[in-house]
Amino acid sequence: MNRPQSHPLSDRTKSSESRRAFLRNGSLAAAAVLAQSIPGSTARAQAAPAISSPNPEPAPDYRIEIAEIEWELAPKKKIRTAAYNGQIPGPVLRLTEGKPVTIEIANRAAWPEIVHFHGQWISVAADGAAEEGSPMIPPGGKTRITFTPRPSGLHWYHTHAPANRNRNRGLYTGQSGILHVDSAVAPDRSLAYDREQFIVLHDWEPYFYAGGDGSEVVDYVRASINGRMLGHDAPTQVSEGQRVLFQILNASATEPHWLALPGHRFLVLALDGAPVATPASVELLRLGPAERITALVEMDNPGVWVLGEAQKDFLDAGMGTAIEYAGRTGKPQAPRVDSLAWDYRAFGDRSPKTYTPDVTVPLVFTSRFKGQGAFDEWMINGKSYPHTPPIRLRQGLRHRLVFENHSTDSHPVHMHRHNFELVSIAGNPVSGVYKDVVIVEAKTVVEADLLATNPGNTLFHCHQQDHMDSGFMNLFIYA
Ligand SMILES: [Cu+2]
Repeated sequence: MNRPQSHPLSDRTKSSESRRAFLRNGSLAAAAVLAQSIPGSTARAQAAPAISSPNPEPAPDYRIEIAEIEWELAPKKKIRTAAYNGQIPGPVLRLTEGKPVTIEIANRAAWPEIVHFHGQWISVAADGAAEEGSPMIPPGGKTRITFTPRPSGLHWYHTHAPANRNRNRGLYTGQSGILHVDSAVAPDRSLAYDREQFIVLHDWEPYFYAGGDGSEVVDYVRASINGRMLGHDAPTQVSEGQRVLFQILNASATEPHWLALPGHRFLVLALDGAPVATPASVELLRLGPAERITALVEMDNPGVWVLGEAQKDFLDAGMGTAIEYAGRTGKPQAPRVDSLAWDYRAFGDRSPKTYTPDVTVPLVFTSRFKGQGAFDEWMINGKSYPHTPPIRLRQGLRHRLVFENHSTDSHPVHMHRHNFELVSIAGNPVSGVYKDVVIVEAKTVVEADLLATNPGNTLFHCHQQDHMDSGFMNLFIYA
């Protein structure tokens, strides 16, 4: 009985504007009432009671319950996995920049859990990474997290518990959801759109097998968009002339994904929630694990289409969703893409700015074969976490992070509690692109500048679950 009455993330129409106005006016109860009238809204997450109780502790703004559920990816394709509030993806947390929020988290799973608020510049206590010192939530335990959301844009929340060789833990599960922070100031007019659609990618039923060199790698049987395999969710209904803002998250534990919508182009406005210097139009989107893209699509090609993985094996595994123009019927046309290409620099300043760093921090990525049927061991500067000495940052200074990938894999590396500005990719300069995850391709160097303005322990790691579980982490510390 996990199938909701409506698509969990669809149909954020113009009414979301008025909902934001409610939230700005500080009337959460009113917003919750309104939310219940919006199909597929965050009503479930906003179940905080409006009535007063003798308990002096005020009701939280959101409640998240972690529990194992049975989930129907498609009829006859049920899986058992851990999820938030009984749904996949978890409820949308719609916050306002600068307005404090309290989130109650209950762990009904049989193992310790922790929830990370990815992309938020918040305290270590709220961030949700045990490696930094945030507390784990024991089985049956409950905790309250309060933070002031910043920056605005498309972010997410997800488990930060290790998986190791357990395919029912960590990001292999359904423990992920959208965290969207609305800007406290009036939105940019140029971003006007008719509707907003969240898209969450995930891979399911992981299995481990020996790759070409004998070391263990991860692959999957199935894949989904917004928790459903292609053909098993309600199509997104659009009409000619509409502008749809797609807010896309790759919540896969390990896989980068390529997305296309045949006959349409994506105007990329923001990466990892941060507006880009140059919005650029592309046919194909690439998202590494944990990356987000905000892109506008003009609905100017009537038909029935599949927004889905450009790589056939992932599309066949279920990673797609139908986009249906009013009055059009028929079999949805799937993406057909000849070559995969992505360049972060397309969204940067037309003539890149140059900066002089105060400190340079080299980070060299290497791996070591650990034998047939074992994951490789991963190292940063020759050491594997937890044997990596912490790296000291100095508050207020511009640190140039030099990601030197000596391995033959690409890595989506992530910095907690901060973002960084890309300054070079394989020797080519760039500026104006701010990220908290960047794919460092095999045998290349990416440089990025981090301003140390949020003191406290800060975790850096590869976002690929099997890599972070195998030593690809390092702690940055500054007071
Ligand atoms: Cu990696």
